[in-house]
Amino acid sequence: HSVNKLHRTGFHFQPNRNWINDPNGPMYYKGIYHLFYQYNPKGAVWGNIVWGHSVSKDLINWKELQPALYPSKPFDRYGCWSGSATILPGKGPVILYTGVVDKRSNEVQCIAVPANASDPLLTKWVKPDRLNPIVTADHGMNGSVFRDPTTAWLGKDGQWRILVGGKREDTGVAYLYRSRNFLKWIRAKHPIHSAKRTGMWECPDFYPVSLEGKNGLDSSMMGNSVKHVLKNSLDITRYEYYTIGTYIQNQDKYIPDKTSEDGWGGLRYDYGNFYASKSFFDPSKNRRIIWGWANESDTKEDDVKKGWAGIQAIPRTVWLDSSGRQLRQWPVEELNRLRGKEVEMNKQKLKKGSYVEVKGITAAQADLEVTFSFSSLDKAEAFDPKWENAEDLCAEKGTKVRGGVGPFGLLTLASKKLEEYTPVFFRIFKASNKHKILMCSDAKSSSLNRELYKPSFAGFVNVDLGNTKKLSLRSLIDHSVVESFGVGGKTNILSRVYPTLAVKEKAHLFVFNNGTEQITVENLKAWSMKTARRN
Ligand code: DQQ
Repeated sequence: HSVNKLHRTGFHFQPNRNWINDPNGPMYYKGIYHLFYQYNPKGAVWGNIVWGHSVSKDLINWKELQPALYPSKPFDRYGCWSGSATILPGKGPVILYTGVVDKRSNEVQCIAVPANASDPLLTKWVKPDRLNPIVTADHGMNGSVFRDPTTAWLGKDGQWRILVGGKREDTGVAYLYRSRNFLKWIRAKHPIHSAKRTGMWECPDFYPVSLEGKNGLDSSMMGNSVKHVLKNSLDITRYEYYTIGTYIQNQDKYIPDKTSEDGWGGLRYDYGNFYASKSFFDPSKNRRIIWGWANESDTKEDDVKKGWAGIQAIPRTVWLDSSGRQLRQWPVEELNRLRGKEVEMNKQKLKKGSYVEVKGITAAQADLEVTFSFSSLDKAEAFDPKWENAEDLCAEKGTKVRGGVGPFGLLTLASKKLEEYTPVFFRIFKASNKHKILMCSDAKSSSLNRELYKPSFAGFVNVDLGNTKKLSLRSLIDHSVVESFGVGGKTNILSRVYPTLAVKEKAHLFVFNNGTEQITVENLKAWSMKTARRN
């Protein structure tokens, strides 16, 4: 049966058909990027989980191969769940993944190795019987919440280490295992970290970031010039959060900095639809890249009708912000090669209540970068400290409630008469000692279809407006995706939307301002995006 193409993406990763979720085992090997993903070969809903496999030379154009891992052994009979790849120096790649052994979803960690490590496509994987499973839950641990092994890192003491996500009562846990030979793994007495009331930690990720510059680091890098990042995907909220902290290797302890919350309200890679993410180090360009899954926000029935569900967000380069207090992310530079026709807008004034169309590009499949400026913050609304939750604030105020400085920004995937639009915008508030900048990607008015989940995703942006009264934004618009990067990738939001009128050639793009303070579009560049190859 054929798939419905209306809302399929032009340049975000998705396989030809069927369901996908988590990105798995991303790596760069012999000149090729590998992306595996949780995949249902039999349909557009979650189930029958195997590792789908696609390869690319540039992270943008992909070729789909046969699934790399599928249930074939007693230790993974009920599914090959998430996991990671590690490239062993001088030997080649190894995959660690979660095997589901029974219907009650008891989980074990398994190893798979390439049948032929000199084949750059790594098409065939074997699961050595004498080794598997390599890790099982110890007595007293709950084996049904025990999964998603990380990429391994090598300590100065010659031992490899991995984390496995878990839960003890309502405490989220990242169990630590050590091994000298990658085959026999022993659990460390203490998890590397845990946090109360966070629930099951799915897909933990742990890696070093450089204190200086944007370069990424190999997972085994240690020293004085690095900090570490621990990210968890919270099963309860379906959101991820991360902390930045110090890793004391001789005690295998991770101590998060006190600069952000270690829990539900913590920092997030993305304040929208982005889950089960995983990073990898790309030695060919000395960068660390994050992949994340964005699920559908239409109904299951719609997914079955469409014949597909789930995409991967654009791979993002990640690095530590110079403040040391948060990460920043930016679409990998290779994406720019898909940029086609370009239009520009300069020094465009936006009086209160105005909107101006950005014409001349394919607005349903576009990339754009814009800088907005304003001359004063005097009119900024007072910030009520009760507004802790950015999403609630975004939902309450939206684009329609007039503000002082803002709301201003973009109306993406807009129908001509604005019956449908997905706004991405800023709103600035005056707080006691500084300004609070809210960034929203609001799906509320994205579609006339009532059966959709239309969240008002939002986050605050940590930026000092003292010297420069400017805010920048990049948005990737791709039929059913609006993926935005605020202020150089400080606050990022991915929304999934399903317009009924604003589709294909009927989609429009506008800049708007609904605040009393005049806003200037200093510079806007927008590009029609070519379609990536994904076959
Ligand atoms: N998805 C996988 C699990 C993981 C969850 C199963 C996160 O391994 O914990 O498809 O989305």
